[in-house]
Amino acid sequence: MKIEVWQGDITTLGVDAIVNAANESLLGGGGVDGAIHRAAGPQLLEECQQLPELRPGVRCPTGEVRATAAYDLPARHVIHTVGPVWQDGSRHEPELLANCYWKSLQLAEKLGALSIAFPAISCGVFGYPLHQAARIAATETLTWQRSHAQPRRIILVAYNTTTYKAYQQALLEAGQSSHDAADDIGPMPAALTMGLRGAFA
Ligand code: AR6
Repeated sequence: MKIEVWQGDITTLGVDAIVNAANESLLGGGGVDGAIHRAAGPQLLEECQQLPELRPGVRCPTGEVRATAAYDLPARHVIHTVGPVWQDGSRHEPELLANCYWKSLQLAEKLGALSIAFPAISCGVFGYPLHQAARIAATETLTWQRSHAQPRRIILVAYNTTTYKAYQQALLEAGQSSHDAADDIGPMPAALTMGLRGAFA
């Protein structure tokens, strides 16, 4: 197996779990968070509102994860995580971002998910430098895959070509051989990915 890179809209993927790059309130926002809430429908927000607040406005601290159902999405679960806001790199941003990936994988394993798709957490509004973030995504997912059986299928979703290339480069640098590329799902029309949950298992 290898870590897969796929370019497109994460809300179309029929995987067991998709990861949401949320904020600490878990009440929605822009970017991929907005897209996931729109595609999942209003029940997703209702379930998020039911999650306990640890302190006012914080249902999920930075670097942590929470799971909900996926409602109208083709996925089964949404794993909400909160990436760090990039400041200058000295405010524990790398460790916090690594936690987002690792803890999402731990939660996915606990949920029995065989497949999981990640957006580029923190790489939009939160301003994390793309290549540094891609290196963390590659290292964490590869380390997980080498030491755990499930989720067996791990997909890094790039919304644009720059991110797609950054992931490919980071995976190569992290030791994923290009000879392992046989099952790279690559760019794929959204329609083909609908309802593929079984095929992903
Ligand atoms: N599918 C896949 N990737 C996407 C999609 C999509 N449909 N839409 C955007 N991206 P961002 P952050 C990419 O800003 O930086 C929200 O308001 C996007 O191109 O969504 O973690 C939350 O509520 C980028 O590469 O997340 C938070 O307040 C990546 O997803 C805040 O933004 C992440 O960009 C979180 O900021």
